[in-house]
Amino acid sequence: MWTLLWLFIFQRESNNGVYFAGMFRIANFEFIPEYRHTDSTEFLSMATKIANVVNDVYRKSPVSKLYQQSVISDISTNNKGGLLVHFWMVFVVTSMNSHSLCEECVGAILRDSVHTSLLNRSSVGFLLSLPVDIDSIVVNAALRSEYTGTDAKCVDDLYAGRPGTRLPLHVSVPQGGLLCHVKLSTTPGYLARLTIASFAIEPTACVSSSLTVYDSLIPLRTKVLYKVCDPVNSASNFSLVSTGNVMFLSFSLGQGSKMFIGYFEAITEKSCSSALITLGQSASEGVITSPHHPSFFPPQCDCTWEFQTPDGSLGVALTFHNYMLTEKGLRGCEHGWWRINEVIYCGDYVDHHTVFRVAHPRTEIEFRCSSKFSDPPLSAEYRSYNISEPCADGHFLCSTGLCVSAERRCDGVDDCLDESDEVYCSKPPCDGFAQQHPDYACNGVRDCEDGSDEANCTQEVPCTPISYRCRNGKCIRKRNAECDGVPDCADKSDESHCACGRPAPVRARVVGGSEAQEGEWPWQVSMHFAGTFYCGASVIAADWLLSAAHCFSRDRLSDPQQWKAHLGMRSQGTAKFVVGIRRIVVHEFYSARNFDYDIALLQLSSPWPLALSSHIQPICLPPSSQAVPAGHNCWVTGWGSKAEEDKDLPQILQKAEVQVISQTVCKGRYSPVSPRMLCAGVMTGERDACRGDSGGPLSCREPSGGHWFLTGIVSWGAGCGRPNLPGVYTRVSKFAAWIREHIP
Ligand code: 4AZ
Repeated sequence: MWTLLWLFIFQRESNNGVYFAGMFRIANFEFIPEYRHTDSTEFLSMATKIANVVNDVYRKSPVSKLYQQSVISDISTNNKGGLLVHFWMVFVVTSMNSHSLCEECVGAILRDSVHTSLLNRSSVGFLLSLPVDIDSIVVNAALRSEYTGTDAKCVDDLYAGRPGTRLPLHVSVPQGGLLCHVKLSTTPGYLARLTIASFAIEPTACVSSSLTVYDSLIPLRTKVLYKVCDPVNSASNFSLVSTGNVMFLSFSLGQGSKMFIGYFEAITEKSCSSALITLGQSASEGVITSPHHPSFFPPQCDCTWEFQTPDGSLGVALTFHNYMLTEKGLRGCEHGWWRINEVIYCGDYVDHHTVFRVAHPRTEIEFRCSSKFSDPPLSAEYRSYNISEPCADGHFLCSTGLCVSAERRCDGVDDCLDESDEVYCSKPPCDGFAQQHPDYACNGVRDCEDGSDEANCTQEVPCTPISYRCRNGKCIRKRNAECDGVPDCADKSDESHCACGRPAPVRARVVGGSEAQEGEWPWQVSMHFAGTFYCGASVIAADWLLSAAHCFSRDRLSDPQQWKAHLGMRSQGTAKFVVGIRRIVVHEFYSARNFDYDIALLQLSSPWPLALSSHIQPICLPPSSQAVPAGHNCWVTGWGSKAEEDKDLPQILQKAEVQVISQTVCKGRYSPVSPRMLCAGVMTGERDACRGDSGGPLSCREPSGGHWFLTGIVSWGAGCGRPNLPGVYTRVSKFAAWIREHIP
């Protein structure tokens, strides 16, 4: 009956219907199992009662003329007790009065109608006759197509009862072009866990196919637990856990065969906190983990742990696998909020482990989930450590908290994983050491007078991150062997993929720059968001661009459909090729707090035509071994501001020559500078990148072969063109493997 009623309502309100989805909790009402069945008399009677209250509220509100109907779609419960009411609201507007229906306004009507008693300090008040928790009210604008039972071609409703049974969930469509809605629920008091074992879709950044998992029974935008846009297989499978006993899955399956395999189960809610942990003196004493480990953890949680060491000389050390804590600044924490003995830290995912030490015998740690969506599982091993000597004898304490052998300090290898063992190092003498030292040997610069540091560079060596890997898997010492015009590898593979970084010959030949010539930087791209110039990017393949993650990471900016790439352009508005974006791949560890991992791949909707190759060319990608010695001259290009205070942007592409600055100097100017960043500029500040240049290239020419390499991506800096504050770029060589993983 309800389905019929819905169809009737929605068909009548076809074009000018405005829809909202919402949720609130009614306190003090007992949930009964019959409410799970929307055709039961118990559900119908309760739903009618609630709908009447909501109708009364809106029919007496300023938007009463537009208000049509509320439909209660589900009644569930959560660990706070009472009833969780899920509802839809329908308004009918004309173009004249549609502006009065903003999301906040519609939600505010409900919130303002709950009369809370000033005496009672709880958040429960009265919505007419119903005791409603004012903090639980959520109202989101919705699309008509989001309605359950309207456009969804396949719907399912699974009930897992109690822990111990896994319900298989298979969605298989031979042709695609389908919307599927699945409601999952468990007995009140348990949580819902969905395991995604495999999901066979094309990766299209959720444009054609996706699975959105909600922490509610209807698709509420602010209750999204996770969005799956990429295929999942046995190597990448994962589980998500709800905060209550329900989940809602919305599958959007584009054209072509699609398949989802997973299962759903009820799990017991376990506290992530623990009683006081008393530490001894052994190496590893245990682990603390995020809630529901090894499942992903939801956007809301709160865990506390307390540690006590045997005496005042011992503190607590936490070893994280791919996570790092840094003191919180002005920005919020995107991947975990931590309070450790009254100091607040934010956590970020990184690609290496770190050790966090608390120099106190008693430590209280509070961890709050603070991400927008569910985050990957976290764990930290804990043990006690000697406060006066955190590292064993003969070891060096890195800023990452790791301890490395003192001999490794200044050996040219980033043993600390944040380069803290490789700064403030003096140049080794040329009597043997420099010949082997990675900062000097075979980096293309003659550092020793006799040239011994650049001798025997095609010698085969065991593979390391700083040796050049030939396609036959053998490694050689010459770091910049790629496309330097000399076949160095036995299989000559270092010269076999060099159709890049070659601008058409130009006749001649940012802050403090000059105008570029036509065709001089054929890899330069102008990225336009919703029709307006926003960032730069570089052509790296027929249908791929590389840019900065920060240009694409916020809500609307992550929607590929809002973007256009302008290729083969010197003067704004005269692009030889304008194309849409099919997919944006932002690095999974990008941090908006410190701009680490500031890199994004953009796939074009269609490749640029080869006929335009005199205007459009890819730039060469540096191999992971690429050495960029300090002092090397490179060029930054873009349509960004010509001065920090400029409001207008230049029409013509600007170019400026800047010097690569040593990591030691760079770290002396800014904090923190990660190994994935590189500074370039001139210390007088005359030439620099600025607002709008972001995402664009720092192009460096390989001196012997003449090919241009994408050594950096414009990322950040303090202002523009300020003396002693160079521009900071993403160090592209660190992402060679990541790029290869994503581009076929
Ligand atoms: C920006 O806002 C920006 N001086 C880019 C580069 C620099 C500063 C700001 C470096 O896009």
